[in-house]
Amino acid sequence: MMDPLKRKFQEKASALTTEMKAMLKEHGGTKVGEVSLKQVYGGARGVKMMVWETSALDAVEGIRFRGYSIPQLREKLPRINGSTEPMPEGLFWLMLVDEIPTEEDIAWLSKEWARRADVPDVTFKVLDALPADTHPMTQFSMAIVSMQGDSVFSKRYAEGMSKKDYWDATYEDAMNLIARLPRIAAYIYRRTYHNGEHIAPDPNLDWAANYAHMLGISNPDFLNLMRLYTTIHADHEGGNASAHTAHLVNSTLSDPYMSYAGGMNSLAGPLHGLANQEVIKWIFNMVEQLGTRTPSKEQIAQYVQDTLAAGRVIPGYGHAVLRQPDPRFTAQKVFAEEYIKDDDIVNVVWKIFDVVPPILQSLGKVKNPWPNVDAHSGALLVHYGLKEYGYYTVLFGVSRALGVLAAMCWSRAMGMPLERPKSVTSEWVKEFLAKEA
Ligand code: HAX
Repeated sequence: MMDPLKRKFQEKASALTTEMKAMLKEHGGTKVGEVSLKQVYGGARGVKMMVWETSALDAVEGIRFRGYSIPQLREKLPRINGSTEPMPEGLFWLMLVDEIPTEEDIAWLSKEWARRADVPDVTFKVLDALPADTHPMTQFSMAIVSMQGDSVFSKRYAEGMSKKDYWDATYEDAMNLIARLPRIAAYIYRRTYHNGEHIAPDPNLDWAANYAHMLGISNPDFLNLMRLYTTIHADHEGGNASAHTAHLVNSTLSDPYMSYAGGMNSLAGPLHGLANQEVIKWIFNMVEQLGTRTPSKEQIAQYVQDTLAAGRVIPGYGHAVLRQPDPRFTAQKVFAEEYIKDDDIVNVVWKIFDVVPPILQSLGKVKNPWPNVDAHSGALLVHYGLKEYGYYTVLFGVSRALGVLAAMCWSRAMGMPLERPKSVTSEWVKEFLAKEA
């Protein structure tokens, strides 16, 4: 029998697929934008070329998940187990079926993920075979790929699955994969930084709280931070590098394990998810260099100028789409204001927020001088004792699974084809321009 979330998804997906087919039949020739040479050479900024149902990003307002902003999620998503923050279970439900779940729904989903959470032995063996100083993102990517043999999609495809059933197998893989990630991610943390002293999962805890528990941090405020963290990092429309990579790989009908791992390899770059590691490394380096954990704004400004003069970017600042402070930055600031009183590193983050934007603006080329999500997350983690910044992108990656895997269910349900845009050579561009002239 179909579980309640899967049944709901099937109803919604089949209705939207029918609507999409009718829309394309009538308006398939309608132009939705023009591409300039600057966009062709400039990383396709702003080019509309895919559909992503689970969230949408506005340059000024920031992210909306199925139409809801982060403050609205805080208000509307139900909470269980004494949580004071929105919970990832609720966001996944909302992204997948476009409905705010009830408390009962998320209690069911939490239990369902706990039920599916067993990690195959081979994954632990693969991790144990790696040198302990292997970067946590490398370990994470390898751990995900090591589970690929369990893919329901791959198995059913090999058995001759009909196109009509792709969504069903994708849903099964998505649910299993999400369920398993906290265990794997916590295992990587404990083997890398805590002599392999692992903590058994607690199936009575919700998804994010169990992850916090297995990391070994029991402060109840940290459980709430993890619920918030894994909610706000989950999705950022489809054009960002990790989501787009996962989407591209999945469009070849590579299974959700391979596709999500591809997305994680993309998240591991310093211009994207690795920026959360880079931010705190940069701040730690600053306080060490200055010999104080309470630097003045003038000292910070000089350090920023030195970073720029060395030909480096200021991590945690700037964005390819946003043109205002990232609401995910603001949500973390609000959390810190509420839960954390007078923490040196948090205070440094806030001072940097005052200092950096005018400096970046003065360069005259930076399109968005404001902080992004990564500018704040590290300081919160340091506060609760998670100081090993090499690990931070794994936390981001665990959360990002929720968005990219929900979106994969939609892509397969709507029968999205192989993604295959067109490239040109510079020779072609020159000839094209000559002809235009
Ligand atoms: N510090 C210094 N220079 C910056 C900058 C920053 N934070 N942000 C942009 N610039 C520079 C660019 O390097 C580029 O310089 P060149 O012309 O010399 O190459 C110029 O300003 C124009 O860039 P842009 O159009 O404003 O920005 P892009 O869309 O090209 O890039 C980035 C967006 C996020 C990659 C960029 O702002 C950056 O490198 N930021 C720092 C790294 C970072 O925080 N990344 C995380 C982003 C959010 C995310 O994905 N999280 O996971």
